[in-house]
Amino acid sequence: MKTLDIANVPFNGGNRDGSTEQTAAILADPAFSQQLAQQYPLRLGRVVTLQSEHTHDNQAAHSRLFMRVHDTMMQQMQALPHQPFLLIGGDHSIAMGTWSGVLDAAFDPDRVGLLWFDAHMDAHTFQTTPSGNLHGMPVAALLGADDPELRVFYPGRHHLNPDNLVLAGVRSYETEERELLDRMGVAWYGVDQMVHPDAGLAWVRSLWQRLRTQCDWIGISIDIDVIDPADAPGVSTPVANGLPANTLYQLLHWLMQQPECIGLEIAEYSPANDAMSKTRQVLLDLIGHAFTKP
Ligand SMILES: [Mn+2]
Repeated sequence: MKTLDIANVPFNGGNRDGSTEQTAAILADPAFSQQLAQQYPLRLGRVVTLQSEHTHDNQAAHSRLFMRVHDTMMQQMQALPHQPFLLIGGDHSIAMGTWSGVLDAAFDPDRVGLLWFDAHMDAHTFQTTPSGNLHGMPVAALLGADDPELRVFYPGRHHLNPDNLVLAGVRSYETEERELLDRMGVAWYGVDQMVHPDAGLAWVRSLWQRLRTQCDWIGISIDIDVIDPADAPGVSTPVANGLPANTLYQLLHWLMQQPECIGLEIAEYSPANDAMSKTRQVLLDLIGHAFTKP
């Protein structure tokens, strides 16, 4: 039985539609921990909760929270670089804190990689966003996009090397986001090459072979909306034709065994939209597959 510590950032300030702040209550529910232990050789350990003083439209409070997430992750990577971490959101804007913290802890930030599973590109800036929602901007922030307003939220000193970032499962984006990624040379893919688990695994393996030649550390960020809404309806921004949940479990299980893999972020679980707690079980199964050895 393995004991798993979790960092939880129940933040919904990057988003007007979700209920991602409610994830804290799910993780604190003893039933969640019991079910995890019944279904996997895993026990929940310490859950460190990082919360904002304000949930809506408070720029200074949001920046302070991202800085705390950054500092927490930086300390985690410095203290336990070989123990893959688990951070659970919150909406996906928290990724600005998670991965900037990892970057600032790295010996060579230029050799930090990130595999980003998401239905969206999350590559808007304040100049291009139609919604104004911060959870559509973390990729642009991590890449250091030229946007002074967005930079206010970014707590890190270093940015991601665009060659080391791969987006997977993308099927909804605006032209400006695509232009930003293409201009910076970021690789992004849809769902087709990984719908079938065997094909998906072969694809992920070859992708990893490339990344590991140029990265010492590689992280995984999962926006649950990469999964098909039929399997995971409880997200803020569902998009049809997603990845089957079972396929993602298998890919994740393989990815988390790789020696370069430093940790996992799971974002956008939105309990209020979660008919029959289907997505709660998906969250549990993602954790189970990620942190259980073969
Ligand atoms: Mn996202």
